[in-house]
Amino acid sequence: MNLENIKKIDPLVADEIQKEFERQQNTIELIASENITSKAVLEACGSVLTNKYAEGKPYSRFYNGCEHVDIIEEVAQERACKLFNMEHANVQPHSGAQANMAVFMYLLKPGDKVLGMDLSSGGHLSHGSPVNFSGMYFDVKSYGVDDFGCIDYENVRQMALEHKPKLIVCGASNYSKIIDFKKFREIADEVGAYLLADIAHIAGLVAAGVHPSPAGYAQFVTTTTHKSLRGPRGGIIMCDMEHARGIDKAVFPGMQGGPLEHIIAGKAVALLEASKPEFKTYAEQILKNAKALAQGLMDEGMEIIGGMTENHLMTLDLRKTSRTGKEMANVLESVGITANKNTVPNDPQTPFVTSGIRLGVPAVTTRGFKEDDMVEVAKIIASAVYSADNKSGLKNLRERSLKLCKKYPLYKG
Ligand code: DSN
Repeated sequence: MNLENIKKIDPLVADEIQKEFERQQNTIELIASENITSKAVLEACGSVLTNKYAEGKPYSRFYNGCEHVDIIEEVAQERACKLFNMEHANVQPHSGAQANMAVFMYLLKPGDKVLGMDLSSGGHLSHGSPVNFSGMYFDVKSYGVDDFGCIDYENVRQMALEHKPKLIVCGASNYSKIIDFKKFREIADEVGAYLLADIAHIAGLVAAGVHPSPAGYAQFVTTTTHKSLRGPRGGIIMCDMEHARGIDKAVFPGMQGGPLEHIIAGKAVALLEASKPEFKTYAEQILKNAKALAQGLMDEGMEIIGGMTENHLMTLDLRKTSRTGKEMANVLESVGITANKNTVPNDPQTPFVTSGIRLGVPAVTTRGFKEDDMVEVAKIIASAVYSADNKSGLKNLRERSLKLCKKYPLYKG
C-alpha cells in the first residue's frame, strides 16, 4: 500500500490507514455486508475523478469538462443493465439507502402506503423502519418471518390485500433463504402495487446467476455495490425504461448534488469484473463456503436460524446458550473474527443486546478460503461460544484464526 504522500502531510491518518490494513489482514471478516474490493477498483476510487463536478446525466451536465466522466458513467450504466438484465440504470446514488429513498421519492407522496420487511426480522432501515425517512413519512406495514426464519408469502399476501400498499419492498439485510421474486410480483399485481427488490446483499450472487434474478418481476431494483458485488461503497437503481426519467430526476436534483465520479468509475470496474467467468466461480464458492460454515456450526451443536443457508449468510441463534449477541460479537473480535450481533425472530433481548450473530462469507471467499477453512472457522466460533470465559482457550483460538489469515493474505501479488 502506497501511503507516501499522506505520511508526509498527515501522519495520523496515514498511521490509522496502515493499522486498518493490518487489522483487515489479520482478521477473519464475517460481517456479511463487507468485502475486499480489487486493486483496480481502489485505483479508480483514488483517482483524479474525485476532482470533478458533474451534476446531471452523461452528455447533459450542468458543468463543462465532463467528456471523460461522461464516458465512464455511461459505461457503468450499460454494464449494470447488462449484468442485471434491466432496461435503465442510475449509478449515482451514494448508498443503498439513498437508492431506496429515490425510488420512494419518485413513486410515493408522504402518507402513501408501503409494505416492507421488518428490520428486526432481517429487513433494512430504509424499508420502513420508524426511525428512518421511509417509516417517518410513509404509512408502512411490515411483514416478518416465521419461527423458521422464512418469509411466509401467504402472510405477505394477506397483509397486501388488507392494506393495499402502493409499493411492496422485498429484499433483506439478514435473510438466509432464496427470495421468491415471482411470488412477490404476483402479490403486488393482485393489489396493484409496484415492486421494489433491494438486492444489496445478494447482488453478486444474482449477477453470477447463482440466485434468481428480480429482472422481469420488480419494476425497481436497488443495490449497493460493495457487498457480495465486491465493488466500491455506493448504490445503484435499476428500473424499467418507462420510469427512467422519473428515477433520474429523483436522484438529481431530487436528492443529491454532484455525483461521485471516482466512485462511479469504481462501480464501472467492479461491474466489468462481475461479468467475468472468474466472478461466477467466486459466487459459487461463496455458496459452498456458506454451506460449509453452517454445517460446521451445526456439527458443533450450534443452532442456525432456518437451518441450512441458501445464500452467503446465516444467523447463529444463541438463545440456548448463556451468551448474548453483543457479548459474543466482542468475544469473537478478541479471537480475530469480526461479525455483528443481530436479532433473531422473537428475540427476548433488546436490539442493542440481541440473541444472534450474523455471519457472512463474501470477504473470506475473496481471500481464498475454501470449505475446509470454513469448517475450521466454525470450530473456532463454536469453541469461543463454549469457552468465552476461558482466557487461555481464547488465546489459542486467536492463534488458530491468525494462522488462517496468514494462509490467505490480502492484496497479494
Ligand atoms: N449495514 C448493512 C448491512 O450490514 O447489512 C445494510 O445496509
